[in-house]
Amino acid sequence: MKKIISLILIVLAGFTIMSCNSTSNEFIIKEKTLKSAKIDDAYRVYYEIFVGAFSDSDADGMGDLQGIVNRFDYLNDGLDDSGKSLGIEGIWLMPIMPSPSYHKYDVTNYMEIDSKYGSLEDFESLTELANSRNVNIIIDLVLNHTSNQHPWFKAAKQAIIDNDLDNKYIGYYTLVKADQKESGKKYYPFAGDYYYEGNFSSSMPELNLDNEDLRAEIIEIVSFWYEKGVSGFRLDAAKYPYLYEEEKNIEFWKWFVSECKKIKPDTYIVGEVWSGDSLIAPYYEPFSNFDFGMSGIDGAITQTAKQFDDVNNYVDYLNRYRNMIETVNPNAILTPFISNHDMDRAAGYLSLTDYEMQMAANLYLLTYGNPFIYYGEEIGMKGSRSTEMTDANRRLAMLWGDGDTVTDPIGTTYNPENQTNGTVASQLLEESSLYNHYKKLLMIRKANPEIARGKYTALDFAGYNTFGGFLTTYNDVTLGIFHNTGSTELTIKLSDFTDFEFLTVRAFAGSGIAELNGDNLVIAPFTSVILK
Ligand SMILES: [Ca+2]
Ligand SMILES: [Ca+2]
Repeated sequence: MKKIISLILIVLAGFTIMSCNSTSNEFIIKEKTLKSAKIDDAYRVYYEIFVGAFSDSDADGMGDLQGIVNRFDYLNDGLDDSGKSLGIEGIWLMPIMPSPSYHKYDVTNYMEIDSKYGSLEDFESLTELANSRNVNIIIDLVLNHTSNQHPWFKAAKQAIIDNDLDNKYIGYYTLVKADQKESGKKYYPFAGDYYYEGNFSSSMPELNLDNEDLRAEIIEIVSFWYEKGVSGFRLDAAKYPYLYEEEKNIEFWKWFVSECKKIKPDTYIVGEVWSGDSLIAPYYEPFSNFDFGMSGIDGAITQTAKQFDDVNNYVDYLNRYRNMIETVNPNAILTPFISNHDMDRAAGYLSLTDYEMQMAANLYLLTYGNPFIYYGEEIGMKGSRSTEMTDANRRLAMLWGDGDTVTDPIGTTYNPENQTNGTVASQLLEESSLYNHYKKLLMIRKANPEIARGKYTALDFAGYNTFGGFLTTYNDVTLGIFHNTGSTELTIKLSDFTDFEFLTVRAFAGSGIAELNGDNLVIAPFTSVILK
């Protein structure tokens, strides 16, 4: 008898139970996927955090690691169905190592925490908490260059001044004499008759990654952070180690990844190759890469969400992109995002009231791969470089609205009156808020593992500009993912476009509802639907 009851419970648990609040069109999904179903754990929704602007634990105005610990329930409370947590599954921490700059992309010590952010103990508390909730932490690793304040750089300079030319630190940097300068690269006077390469800035001297002693240091550095509980790394400036020498870059990164995998075989590594799609593609051989072609104001996600482009083109684009990267590496994982710390924030050009922001979220969060949410995107925070051309405006203090003492970074000129989309505190209370939309998308994603992991088949909805989507199949389950990016309700006779027969609506998200009447899908404007 006990066996039969538990069997019934398991069968029930396999179904989605939905409750509908008819006044708000808001569906709440209470989903228990079968525990026995084996889900590939590599597929996760990540959240990018600029630590100094996220949450301040000690009222000095500077965001810190303990602030993230304090806010962890907001990110992931460890309960699948509490409905009180965003539900992210991974965190990318922007640089946490000691650095003289506010952004910390110029490191002075690769095996320490910047004291403004806390201590190594704080970091271990954070990774321990994260790992207990099955949230991966990856950290920014800046290997192309150090700070010009790094002891290695100072030692190299002193060695040249002292004519100690056998000093090992000289070999750590890309030093040249005047007649060895290469065109297209930037150099600055060093010591003696040497110049150092610094393509980003004079304060960021470039490392010589051919150097064996330096490579040994790199192995020590990654071992150190794995030991502190990280799951992997976000590789800054991944096309810069050997500027303009793509093959040498990829060789270097293959070496790097192989060393990382010796320590942590299931490590997750994602690279920043800010280039066109075809230039990014070869970098999928060593690791996954941010898909810059989808991001930014001109990117495929925004263009589609604003209806400047046909949603069928977006579907095509994703399809081609995935084929392209999987040709390079069958294990490649797509990494879509709307914006990051180097870009104007999306809510500045995507309207919430016109559902552009919500549709953009649907387009990239209801698709294959590992999407990255930039902190504050989920509440429609704004921030742009504007005429002052300051990146600090893109990295403003998180708008908690509950008295968090975190302040904007140095150099900020952004007018706070432009922040018209509310705070975390206000959006938690508002059922139709962007925050609740994001939370719902992540719940849908978690409840339907086929979205992140499936094999996709692009469908061609010829004759429609604002309707399109995919079939996705994973572990023998097939779902349909469809988007109506337009401002009118549509009725789509699905059997005209696919032989697959859908039986139920699993979930929808957007301005309204979606219903299945036989093989007719009725879908509200600015709404996406998951069918089974
Ligand atoms: Ca602080
Ligand atoms: Ca370089």
